[in-house]
Amino acid sequence: MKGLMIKELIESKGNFISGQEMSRRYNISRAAVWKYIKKLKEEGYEIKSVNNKGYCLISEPDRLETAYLDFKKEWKIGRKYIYLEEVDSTNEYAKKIANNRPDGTIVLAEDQTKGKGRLGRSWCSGDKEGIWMSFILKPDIMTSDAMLVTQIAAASVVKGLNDALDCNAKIKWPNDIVLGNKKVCGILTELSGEIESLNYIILGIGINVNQDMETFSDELKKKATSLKHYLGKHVSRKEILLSVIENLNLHYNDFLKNHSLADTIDICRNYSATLSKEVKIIHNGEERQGKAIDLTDQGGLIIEDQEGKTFEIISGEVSVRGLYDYLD
Ligand code: BT5
Repeated sequence: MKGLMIKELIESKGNFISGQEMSRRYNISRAAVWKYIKKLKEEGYEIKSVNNKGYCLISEPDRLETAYLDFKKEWKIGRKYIYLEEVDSTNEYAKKIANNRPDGTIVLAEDQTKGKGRLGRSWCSGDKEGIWMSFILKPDIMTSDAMLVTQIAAASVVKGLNDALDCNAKIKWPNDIVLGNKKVCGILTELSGEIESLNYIILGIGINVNQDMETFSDELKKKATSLKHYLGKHVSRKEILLSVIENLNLHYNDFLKNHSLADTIDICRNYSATLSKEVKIIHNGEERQGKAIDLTDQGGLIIEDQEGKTFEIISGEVSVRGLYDYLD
């Protein structure tokens, strides 16, 4: 109800909607309409009320609470939208509820107090500064294929950002999206299951949108950037969210229905910040250097070492020459 009311006010922004009309449309009393309006004002919606005219939205806060109203009906990812003001980590929250929620459920939080990266690292994710979200996915695939979802997500984020903003975002294999030589997004794929049977995947995506550089620690300033900082303008989080989820639906469905990763891998190749660059990797506990020469059809990275021998890695830590973690 509150969501529908917000949608209506946003659609008629600058024009009055009468309280009586709303009460009829939503089948609630005028006092109840007034109560909802009061709540919205408390949440930061600037709404003008004039006797005999009704309510008029002047400005809305930057919140993603009602973003789902613009989701397309056919989207499988997004069929359930859980919105939180604050949480420790959307991945942790999603894990707790995953057994009872359908495939395609999104958990999105405005603020994370303990956002996490891979291998216990932390993810800086301040209030309404970015998009912090996790997807509960239950594809009928082998557990060993679950990490392919990271490539689907990377392709979807890079396409989503470039479609919406034409910003030349690229993928640093396997799970970072970069702008220029800095990281703007990280992806964290976790799973629950046994070798033969996958229970669920939690796909976490964090995108830096409107941070100013001062919000990052000195250490992070060297490697992180935000869309706002890179483009020099405030960016609509909702527009990015919709564009990324649209792409995620496209590529995830293609993977499930046609068992095809072809488009995903094409995107990963075309928008790669890693291919044809010198890389350092930690492989079997040892640091090795080489040149990234291609991706396999399953998203593995093929590297040619200094002796000209090629080998493939399917996960791990890769530093790419020219990017934030390999600048010498
Ligand atoms: C990642 O790990 O890049 C995965 C990040 C996933 C974050 C999302 S937000 C929604 C969901 N809920 C969660 O709790 N997590 C997911 P990794 O490759 O390990 O990179 C982590 C490293 O990136 C850190 O050690 C920092 O150096 C750096 N870092 C931390 N916060 C950052 C930020 N906001 N922007 C850019 N880099 C950051």
